Amino acid sequence: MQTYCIFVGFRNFPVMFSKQFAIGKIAVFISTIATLSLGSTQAQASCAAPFTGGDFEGQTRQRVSSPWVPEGRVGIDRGLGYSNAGKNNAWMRNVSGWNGIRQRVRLQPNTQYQLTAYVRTSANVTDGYFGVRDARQKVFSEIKFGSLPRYTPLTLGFRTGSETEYNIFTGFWALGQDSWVQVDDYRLTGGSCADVELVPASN
Ligand SMILES: [Ca+2]
Repeated sequence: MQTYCIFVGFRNFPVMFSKQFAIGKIAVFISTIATLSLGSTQAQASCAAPFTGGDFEGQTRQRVSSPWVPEGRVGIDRGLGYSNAGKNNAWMRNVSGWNGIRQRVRLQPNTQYQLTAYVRTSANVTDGYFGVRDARQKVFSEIKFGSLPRYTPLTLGFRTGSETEYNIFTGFWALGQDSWVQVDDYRLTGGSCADVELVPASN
């Protein structure tokens, strides 16, 4: 007996079906109905990237907590007047080693995204990195930054590969002297509906 199944994704509607053409057509038909029933407003909203906590306003402790993961010596400035906007920002400060934060995100495959964050550093930072790693924490795309006396927006455009799990990160190597980085207002945009249409419906 031939079987087929339909995966109704959050942002698109890839359809898996058997080799039998007729059943494939039925699946596409059902998928089309599902798409139409969503309505244009919901369909647009479903294209937004799944990224939260980029302004750090939801962080309730000095310790970095979910959805962010600490690496090295980092924390949250809460109501100290060091933010780019709102009350809170994240900080990383040390005399040596790697110090940073990361957040795991699920992204659409083969899709263009743009990541932005506001970064400020002490005058002696020379080895900072901002970007995206893959699921195994290997750098996927990044830009290097040095001293940023004022909050400066860093922007990285990247296109995902076939995988869907990535890690947004910012961090720096402290090179033998006290140095620090402050970050705030991450934004991740992309995953447009136009890109969704490029995903083959039958894979
Ligand atoms: Ca903030």
